[in-house]
Amino acid sequence: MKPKLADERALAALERFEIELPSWGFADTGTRFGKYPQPAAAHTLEEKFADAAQVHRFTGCCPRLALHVLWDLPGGDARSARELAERHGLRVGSLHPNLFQEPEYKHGSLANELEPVREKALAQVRETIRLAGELQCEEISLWLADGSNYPGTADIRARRRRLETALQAAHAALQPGQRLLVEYKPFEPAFYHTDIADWGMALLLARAAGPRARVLVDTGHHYSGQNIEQIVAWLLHEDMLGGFHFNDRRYADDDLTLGSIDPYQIFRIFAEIQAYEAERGLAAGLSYMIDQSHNLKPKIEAMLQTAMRAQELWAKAARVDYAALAEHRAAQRLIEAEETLQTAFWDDVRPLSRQWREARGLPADPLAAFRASGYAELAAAARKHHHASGASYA
Ligand SMILES: [Mn+2]
Repeated sequence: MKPKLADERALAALERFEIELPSWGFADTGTRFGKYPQPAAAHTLEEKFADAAQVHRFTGCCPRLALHVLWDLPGGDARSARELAERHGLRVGSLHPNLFQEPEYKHGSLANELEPVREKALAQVRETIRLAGELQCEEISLWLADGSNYPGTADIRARRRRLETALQAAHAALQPGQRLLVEYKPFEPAFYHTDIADWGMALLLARAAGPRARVLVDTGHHYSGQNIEQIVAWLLHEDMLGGFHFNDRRYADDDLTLGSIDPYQIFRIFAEIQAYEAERGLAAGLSYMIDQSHNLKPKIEAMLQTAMRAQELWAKAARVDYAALAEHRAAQRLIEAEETLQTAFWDDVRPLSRQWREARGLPADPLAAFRASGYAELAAAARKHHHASGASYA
């Protein structure tokens, strides 16, 4: 493809790319070994919206904020979230019921052996669906901590049956226009078996749940060396891919910023999606979401960095000449095919992203502009009382 044509495609790709921010990415979090508070961390829903609005203001590609019902909508009140979203020029993105924090869920939620616990979990999912309706969110995203730690202690097939029944009930409660996203993870907090351990299990459950259930791929939830773009390609083929939780990892679910360890992997995922879209001539209808909470980096800067990296890798994938790639593949020209893919990866798209931002009245360098704004210092000063009072983020 001629470079100019590739650039035009990249600019058009940037125009349609949006990535959702997680409310929990702005709050104080930690590892299981400890929590590391930051002076500018958000403690209230209002502060989370304000911080997310900064990321959108400087990058122009993060108009939605995902919420956790237990942490962000206590008491089932959607009104304040709706008002805050409006005030900050954002929309509420996907909603997550929290089915892993309460003591009852020690042995799982929807797959639990005890009926009252399953009922409680399902009621929480239904409540999430109701809140999503009030907030006009289209997506209910499910991640379950269900599983077991010791062989012999769980009836894996019975748990699978219970999960299927629960997901069908959840699907039946969906309101018009809503989708149910089913996330998988092969380990943690359960270490022997997880009830939804991989994409195949999530696919079977989503299919059984109903026509508006899809699989959610969290890039941190795979074993090392797994070919995630192949999973993406298969789920696209099955029309069962709903979206992503992006992050990066060295070992597992590490919450590292997207592309920090392996930018080529995110590029390969984006390339599978864009090849599919180019072939069909329409968008795949996927939700791109960030699932990261940062302990070491300043939180807003880490999100800015993530959004910028996502835009760059998305733009790079748009510069691949998919028609040429198809010809090289058909003729089994391996070197040419690989060069076609890798050239697009190695070409620097940062000048192009700057050009796109300036054309939209955004700062060419979001990180520098954010730092110059003094927002983080002001937030730290204004949020001092949280630390003084020892208030917790959750
Ligand atoms: Mn996730």
